[in-house]
Amino acid sequence: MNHAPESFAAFRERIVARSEEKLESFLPPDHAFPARLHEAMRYSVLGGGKRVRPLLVYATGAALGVHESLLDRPAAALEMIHAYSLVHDDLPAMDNDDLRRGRPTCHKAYDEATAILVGDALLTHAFRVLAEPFGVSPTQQLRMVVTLAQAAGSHGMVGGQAVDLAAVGHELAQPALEQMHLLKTGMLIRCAIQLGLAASGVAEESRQGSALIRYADRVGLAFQVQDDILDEIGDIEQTGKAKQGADRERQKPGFVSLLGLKQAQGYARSLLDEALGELETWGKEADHLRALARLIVERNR
Ligand code: GRG
Repeated sequence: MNHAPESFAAFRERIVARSEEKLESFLPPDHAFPARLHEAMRYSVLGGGKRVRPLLVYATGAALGVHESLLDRPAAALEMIHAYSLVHDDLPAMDNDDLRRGRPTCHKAYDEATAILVGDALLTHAFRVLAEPFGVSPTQQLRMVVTLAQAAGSHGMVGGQAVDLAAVGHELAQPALEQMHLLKTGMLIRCAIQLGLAASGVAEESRQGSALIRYADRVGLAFQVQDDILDEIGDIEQTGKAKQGADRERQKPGFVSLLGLKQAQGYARSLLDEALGELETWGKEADHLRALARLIVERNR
């Protein structure tokens, strides 16, 4: 038997494939009645995506010695909620996007009413997936359900989206911008780590647990700063120049409009260093968490 530690590239490839297989099997089949709704749900979840949140769940599990079979349902439930948020975010009442992951958005491929229902059904189905028995204790499982509900709801992602929508057209100061992103994207990223912790039985308040949560919050913010940087670079490539003045004011607030491109890049780097600093005393078991933090900041999509 080969006991050499798995490289991050191999881990990533294997976990993305595993997550997709699990999502495939936990989602209703597309021939099940009502077939059009189920087909649209599968279209929205299974059509690509980097699977960052599942990767974080399994990498946390690897750091804490958790059997991967205990992470399959938490990771899939979290990814279903992420997929629902993208479907709703793309709707005309929100970001009004035609393309997602290089394909028509759900409301373009189907219709608006179907896209609303896809989001509703994915949110509900995620909790069913997480609530079926799968080998953790009822106490651990309940902790996962509460954690996911908090991260997704009005004190988490949905609350952050509400703050973001209210801020369109306004310049937010950096603390307000960070607070908004901590909720909108940060809470699902933190939740990935919390689900791994819950599966391991390690308390969030423990030394290990709190270091992992601080790692997650730095990574979540870095993810968003990098997202803004990629948006800006995309704009420059498309128009040949950065958006300025009134053009930028119509945009949502972001780190690049607040800090400028170079400073935002430096900020992403320092958040990465802080995230890695939280893992300083950990050994090789945290290598996939380290590599994921780097990947999130160095990604180009
Ligand atoms: C509509 C309830 C509701 C919530 C929306 C998170 C969110 C809240 C909307 C997503 C909008 C958006 C594009 C935010 C920027 C950061 C982000 C979450 C990008 C997409 O996530 P990735 O890069 O996507 O992980 P993939 O496609 O890889 O899964």
